[in-house]
Formats: sequence, C-alpha cells, structure tokens
Amino acid sequence: MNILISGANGQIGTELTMHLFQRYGKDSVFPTDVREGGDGFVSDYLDITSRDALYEYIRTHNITRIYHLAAILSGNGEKNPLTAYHVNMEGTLNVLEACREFSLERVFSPSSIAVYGGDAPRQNTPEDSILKPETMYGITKVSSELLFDYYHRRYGCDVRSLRFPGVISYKAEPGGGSTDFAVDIFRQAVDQGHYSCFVREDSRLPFMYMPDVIASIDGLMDAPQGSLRRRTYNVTGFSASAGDFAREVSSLVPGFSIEYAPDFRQAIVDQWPESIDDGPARNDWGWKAEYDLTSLGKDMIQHLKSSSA
Ligand code: AKB
Repeated sequence: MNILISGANGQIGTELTMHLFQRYGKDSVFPTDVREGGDGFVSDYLDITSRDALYEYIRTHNITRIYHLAAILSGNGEKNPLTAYHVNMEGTLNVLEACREFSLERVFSPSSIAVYGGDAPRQNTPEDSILKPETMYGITKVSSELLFDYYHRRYGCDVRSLRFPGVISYKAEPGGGSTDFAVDIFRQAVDQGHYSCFVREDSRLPFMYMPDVIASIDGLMDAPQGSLRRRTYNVTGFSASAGDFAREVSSLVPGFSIEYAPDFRQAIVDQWPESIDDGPARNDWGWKAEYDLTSLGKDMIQHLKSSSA
C-alpha cells in the first residue's frame, strides 16, 4: 500500500504522518502540503486543488490510499470564504475523482461538528440531525459528506469520514479553527501564565485528544466494509466549557490567570453542539475514547513544559 497524506503539516497531519510511518514504513507513506514545515519529516509540495498535479503525483508514486486532510478551518474560512470554498470543495472533489479514476483502495477525510447549525439539537446531537451550517467551512463539510455518499453509492468508492469535535494536541498548532482556544490556553499558560480567551467562559463544546483522534482514524479505516452502515460517523471524547479548561489549567499551572474577550468566533461556536452522539461508531466498529479533560490536561502540560524547558 502506498499512502498519500494531504495537509500533512497541519495539526492532525503532523501526528498522523508519524503514526503511519511507524505503522506502514516510511517508504510507503507520502506526506504532502503546500506549506513549509512538518515536524520530523519533509513534505512534498502538492496543491490538492490542482487535479493534474494530484494525478501526476498518484502515478509517480503508485498511490493506492489517500488521507485527505488539507482544508481551511472555520475561523480562517470566515475571513476568506472564497478561498475556503475553493480549497475545501476542489480538494475534496479532486480526491474523490482520483479515487474513482485510479480505483484507489480507500480514502479517509475528516468532517467536523461544523456541519451542524443553530437548528440542530445542541445536546448529544446525532449524525442525522438538521444540517444547516452558517459558516463556509461548515457548508463545505456538509457538501463533502454528501459527495462521499454519492461517490460510494454511484461508483462504489470506499470513502470514509469522521465528524471530529475540537481537536487538542501539543505538537503542531491548530490552524485557524474556532475550537483553537482549547489548545491556546495550555500553550499560553506554560509560556505566559495568562490567557486571553476568544470565547465566553460558558461556551461548551465537544473535544478529543490527539491520541484518540489517531485511534479513531485507524479504527474506522481498519473496519471491514460490511460493518459500516454509513460513510460518516460522529466521534467524540468529552465535552467541556472554556471555564472548565481554565479551572483544569489553574490546577496544573500555579498563578495562571484568564480573561474572556469574545471575538467573531463566539458566533461560530454558539451554533455548534455542546455534545454529540457517537453511538453508531461505538456499535458498528467498536469506537471508544480514552482521554477526558483531566487525563488530557496532565499530559498536555507535561509535554509543553518539557518542550519549553
Ligand atoms: C474548527 O474549529 O474549525 C475545527 C473544527 C471543529 O472542525 N477545529
């Protein structure tokens, strides 16, 4: 198997690349991105919005599987809606067309809680709720989910997706999402002892720690086709408010202080569920998160302190 990763230098890509190196061997994994960077590896330049460039790369490296992570997230998407539309929609369509044309064995691409809008229930939200997002990012993610269903139904493409909540990790920084406060708070606590939070204290959202994110991707991608009853599954770890994070950080970093200065991202998170139902993922392929806020908090602070020492 030869694996292409798009968006390999991003928050999930950085850790997924290292994980897939270990699992499948470095010679079988091809990290790509349009950005410089990459922690522990060098990515090839690949603009996923160019179908010609993608096809050329697939032919050259005999790619058989794609993890398509490249996307503009919710916060940056509201600053540049047309760029978000272009990157997210063209990228997804090119990957799906590649899956069909090259008969790829399997494709993974993340979706997001951003598919929900204010009309969906905010507690324990199931997959098949009303999906009327108000951000460009959310609109592209709903459209991508529908395209995954279409390519599977019409062409038999094995495309799989997970609706992630806010993702928390200490290695690569998140890139312009509205849940980034839950990462920034740990980083700023260790660096400055203070954090100015861009959402209100009572803003409560679902989250997942990176080891669980990687485990969920493996779990879905390893699941036998026959066990899957849908293309896109909700997955979640725990739900917490900005105030819960602040209390957790205070217990780990003496003297930590926080102020709340909501900006445009407040309106985005106000549309998103406080918790989501991941029952179908548990039932169909045995998904179960390991980390909660307490175990994640300890691990984050320990790693951030040792890397800043
Ligand atoms: C964002 O905040 O945009 C992302 C997401 C929830 O998909 N972290």
